[in-house]
Amino acid sequence: MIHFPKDFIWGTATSAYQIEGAAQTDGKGLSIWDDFSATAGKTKNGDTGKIACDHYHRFKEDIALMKAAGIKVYRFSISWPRILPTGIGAINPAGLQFYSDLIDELLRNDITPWVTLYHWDLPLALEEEFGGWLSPKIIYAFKNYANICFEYFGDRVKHWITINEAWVVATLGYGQGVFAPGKVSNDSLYLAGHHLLLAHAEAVESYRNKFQVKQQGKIGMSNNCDWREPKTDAQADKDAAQRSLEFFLAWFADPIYKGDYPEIMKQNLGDRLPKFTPEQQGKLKGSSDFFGLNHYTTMFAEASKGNSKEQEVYGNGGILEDQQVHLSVDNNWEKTAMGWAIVPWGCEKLLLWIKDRYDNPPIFITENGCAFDDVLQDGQVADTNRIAFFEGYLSCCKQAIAAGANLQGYFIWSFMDNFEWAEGYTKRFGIYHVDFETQKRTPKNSAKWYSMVISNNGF
Ligand code: PNW
Repeated sequence: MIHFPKDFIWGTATSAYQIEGAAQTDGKGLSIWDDFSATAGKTKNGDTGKIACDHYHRFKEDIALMKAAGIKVYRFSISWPRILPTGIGAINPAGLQFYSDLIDELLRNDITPWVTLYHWDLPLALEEEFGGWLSPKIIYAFKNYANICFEYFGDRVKHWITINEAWVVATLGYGQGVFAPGKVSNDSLYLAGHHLLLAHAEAVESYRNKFQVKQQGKIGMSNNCDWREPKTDAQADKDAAQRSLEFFLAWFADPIYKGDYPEIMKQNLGDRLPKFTPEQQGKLKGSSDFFGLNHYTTMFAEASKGNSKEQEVYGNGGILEDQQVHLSVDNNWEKTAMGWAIVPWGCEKLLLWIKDRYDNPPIFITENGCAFDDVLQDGQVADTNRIAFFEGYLSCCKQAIAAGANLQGYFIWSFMDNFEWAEGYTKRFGIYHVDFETQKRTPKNSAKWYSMVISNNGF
């Protein structure tokens, strides 16, 4: 039996655009994802989040399911354009009411809310007005929105995540253009990343100065990172793996823990990487009470041979060229339906890398999970592969804890099947199965397994 430390946090997670639906209900403004998903060719089957899991209307039922499964901590996100339809200016009272009711319903069921302020659904008006994350104007718009959330919900919400996966927003949204707002550029991603960091820092400063003493909550950021394993023992490959991790996670975590971008990024990018002023560095450094980590997979890294193939192979807007890294996977590794390799030991190595680089911060894995082609048969989803995935990753988490990592919690992505961004409804990450025609929810076997994990604090 693998036991976790006393008080270990066991949660599940979702995000607003992926589950809520009600895209234009009760005064909600449009987001860049409403626009992007409605554009031909951007998502599988032209799927959109218009209805999604209809959680906006079914949240009470969903919370009852969580309660029945023994889930005690739930991470969700607030849709910025539901609160502020045009991003700034007038508040939509129905939006405030929805999240207030959701939070109250969770607390009534003894479920602790962890709230993400930005999980990618930027108000479309801000993208159209000034280019979204490419303009410094976004920093104050985000701060204003964050303040509204602290003010209205902070009496009941004690865990805040400012931004979910700045890497994805910058790289996939403004670099490769495969996610909203679909912009393609080899340079813009670094500018978007810069503003994401500054927006985070301003929101945190505001929370600390105006709310934290009274509300007694914690605030941090969630960043995603894969593990990068050197392809061989050669020093050049070890260096390549390290570079790749610095371009991935340290891009965002170094400013927060050390006050500036990693040296290697400054060196390789020159003027393409924006600079922080000393004042900005001061606000960034120490701006997270905990280290939020979203982790899904591992790849091999080796020194790139200098050809321009990377861009074709990985289509990532040139950033692998910036890193001078070539990535690959082991064909023997099992893969999820996303094609992501299942490599539990990569999770352990990443946790220890974070411990060493950032002076052992409290870490919460705010997402880990997998998509499989689940089938509902005779009222059952026998997702033994998902249970095996969790057992593998959690065993390695436990080993990382034994080796000194300060891992304090783990959130399964996701509570239920939902709108998987560019993959639409073709990928199922949930521990609850959702029939998107009837909206019927069915617990998968992994949900039953997770109930036992929660009640035993291990498995
Ligand atoms: C995360 N990548 O997205 C998000 O936080 C979730 O909303 C999403 O549903 C989940 O992981 C599964 O995809 C990612 O390309 C999307 O490396 C893409 C990447 C990583 C995370």
